[in-house]
Amino acid sequence: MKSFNLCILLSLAVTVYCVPISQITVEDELLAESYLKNFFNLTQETGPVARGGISQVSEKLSEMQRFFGLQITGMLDAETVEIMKKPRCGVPDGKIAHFSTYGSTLKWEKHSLTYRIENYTPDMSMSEVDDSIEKALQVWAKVTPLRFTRIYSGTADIMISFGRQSHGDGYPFDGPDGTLAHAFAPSSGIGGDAHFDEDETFTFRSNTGYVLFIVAAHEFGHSLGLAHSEDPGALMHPVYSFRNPDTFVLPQDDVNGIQSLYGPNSDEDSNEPGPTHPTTPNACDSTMVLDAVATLRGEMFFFKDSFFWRNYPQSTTPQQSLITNFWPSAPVNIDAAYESRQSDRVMLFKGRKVWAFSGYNVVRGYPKELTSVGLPRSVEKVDAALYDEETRKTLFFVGKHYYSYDEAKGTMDQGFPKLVEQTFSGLTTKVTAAFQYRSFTYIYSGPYMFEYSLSGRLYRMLGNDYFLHCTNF
Ligand SMILES: [Ca+2]
Ligand SMILES: [Ca+2]
Ligand SMILES: [Ca+2]
Ligand SMILES: [Zn+2]
Ligand SMILES: [Zn+2]
Repeated sequence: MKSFNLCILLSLAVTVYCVPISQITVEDELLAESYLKNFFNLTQETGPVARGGISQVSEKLSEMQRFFGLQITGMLDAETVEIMKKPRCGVPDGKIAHFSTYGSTLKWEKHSLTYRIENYTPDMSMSEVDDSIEKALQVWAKVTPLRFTRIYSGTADIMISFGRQSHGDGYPFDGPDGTLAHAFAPSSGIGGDAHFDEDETFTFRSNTGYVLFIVAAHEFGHSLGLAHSEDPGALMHPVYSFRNPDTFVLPQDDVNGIQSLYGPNSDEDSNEPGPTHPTTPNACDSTMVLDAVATLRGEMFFFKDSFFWRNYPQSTTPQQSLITNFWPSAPVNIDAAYESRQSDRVMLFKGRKVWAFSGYNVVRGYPKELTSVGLPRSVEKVDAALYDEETRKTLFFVGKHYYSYDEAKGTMDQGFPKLVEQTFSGLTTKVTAAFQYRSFTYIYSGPYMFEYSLSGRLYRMLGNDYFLHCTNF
């Protein structure tokens, strides 16, 4: 019932995160067939693909599952269908690799390229389209010797247009959602050109609709010779993620990819340190310190930098995504998180502020000060937070101490703060994250995780990979 409610709630949002724990439908099978044909070069004519056997379908499903870091079953399951339903780029996914290219021959032999915007979408003002396209090209120019010049007539290297369904190149678009855009690898003629599906609603920076800057920056990666990356944090990952265009910095994986073709930007002042290109946290890194962990309607969420891993109840492979892809207005690099059962919200903490989210949306009036959850003004940040099911209290860990908050009453309990060690035996180092799951309390200190009974008895010390299964072999 819980997951059913979640689906109703989430289906109000435009994106497709909702996976009812249910059987695979005939529609899902048809979707899978066309997905594998479009993106994984499935050629075999098929009947229902769900229980593949040893067929090309099963092989292609395995290939797709490997690319997206899913459990490799070769069968169509709910998690696989969920990925297939996400909005994405129309270019096929190739090799399973971090950044990849079309090969050293499919690149521009000149560094000075022209582009032309052939037509406009009515979704945005013309100056917003111009600005989004210009900024999207600059993403690549900043880290390479490539330079882009706009022309207004004739044929440019990169011809940019909006079109719907059949638009003249033999690769028709598919109506709203699904495929958002596609682009062609470097060569003459149609090579380098980028097409955007006019059946989408493109936006300048809003999180409803698709941010044109982000979609265009991805497509121009193809225009310059990059293929898709399996890194879920890479711009060249095939699935669309909302990112704030004002704070976007090209991820390191994409920098490595484009520089493998064209080398670095020689104009860059080497004395001036450039922006740090974000890398995607790796579940196999045993030294990683998680920022926060929380449950949300039976799932586990593990936060690190701009990302979280989400562990579905029946899954063995947590899925990694950008925090902003789920909660567009959420902070990143958070301090703490917990699920408020009282209000059915997830609470995220950063510095002196707390954010409350209901479904995808920030609750009106948030972010608020830490004092709104009963903490004294002297507290500058919360290191970790958890909801204790037994006592129905929320525990806030601050330095060596913890507080107990009664959400129902809206007051901090008497006799707090207490020393952490006083309740959680053996915990003398700093608490970095905490949560409760299936009647155990898990408290992280750096890369280690301590497993306690609800009454605070220490059972085991575990590594941060206990729930976060490392899948790179
Ligand atoms: Ca061209
Ligand atoms: Ca579409
Ligand atoms: Ca923390
Ligand atoms: Zn793409
Ligand atoms: Zn096209």
